[in-house]
Amino acid sequence: METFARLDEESGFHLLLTTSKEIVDRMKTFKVRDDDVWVITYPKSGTTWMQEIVSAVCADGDLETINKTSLTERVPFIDCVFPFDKRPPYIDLEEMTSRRLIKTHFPHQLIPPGVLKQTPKVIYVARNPKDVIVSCFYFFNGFISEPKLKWDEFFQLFIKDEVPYGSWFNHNLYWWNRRHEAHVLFVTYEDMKKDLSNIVHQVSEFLGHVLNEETVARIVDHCSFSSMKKNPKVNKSEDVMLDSADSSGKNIQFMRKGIVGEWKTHFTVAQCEQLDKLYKKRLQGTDLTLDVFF
Ligand code: PPS
Repeated sequence: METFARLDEESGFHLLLTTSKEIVDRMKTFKVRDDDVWVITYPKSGTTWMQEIVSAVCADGDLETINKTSLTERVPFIDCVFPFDKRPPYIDLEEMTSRRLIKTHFPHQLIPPGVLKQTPKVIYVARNPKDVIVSCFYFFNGFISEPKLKWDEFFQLFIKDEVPYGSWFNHNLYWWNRRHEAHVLFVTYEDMKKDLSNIVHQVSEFLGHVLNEETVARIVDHCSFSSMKKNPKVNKSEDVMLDSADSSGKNIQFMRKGIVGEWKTHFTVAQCEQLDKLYKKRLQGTDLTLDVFF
């Protein structure tokens, strides 16, 4: 059966097919700079959304300038080489002038070691794993042709950590445990939905860009789901070739639903119980609970 993931034998992680062994190896020596900003997430947790916020904040709200280049160029995704990339993004990043903004989904075990030290800024976005599974289901299915994975098949792969980047629990827990460190900002997708203005304020303070209320309001409007959905520089209509359909048979777009709680229309009662049980087991003894997302 066609797949969207490969097992990296050395690390034991499932990764995207576009993450070669060479990239994984290069991460071990990739030079991290003190003034880098790393947007780190488990897939489908609000990465693109945060990338655009960070980019707008670092440009002090100069939306006209950032709108001239694609988000992928402004905040390269270090993990992969896609067919539309002229060369590996890590090479672009090596040559980029500071301040670099970088996106990664790598779990801490595969991240360039310099990121785990105190110096660069890390913004971690977490999303309720149930909504993550739904979003991943549509997204990853878009990379394979018929027969597509059925919802239950995908759910089981997720539960077994056999999806790109492996365990949601381990990924999130690592940065959750470091969330009080001065160089780490930990936010949730759900808080972004609740009060985006507050998040833009937090990001601007964290990155040392003092913005007035009017600028924050413009960034909030620019980063709303409806604005981003129609913005070709961020909505990936030019990059991502998705070939998937939702329950009504419509093609899936990268900017798909952008809501909280969609899992309720996908999970069976048994799946919900299975995930809750697993959640309790994996996060036992930690203070990360599902309440974080509600
Ligand atoms: S990726 O491919 O892992 O980088 O995807 P990622 O950007 O992390 O997550 C994609 C989901 O985020 C939603 N999204 C947004 N929601 C609300 N507001 C804004 N502005 C926004 N931008 C992106 C996007 O729709 C995906 O979620 P789902 O649930 O699939 O709609």
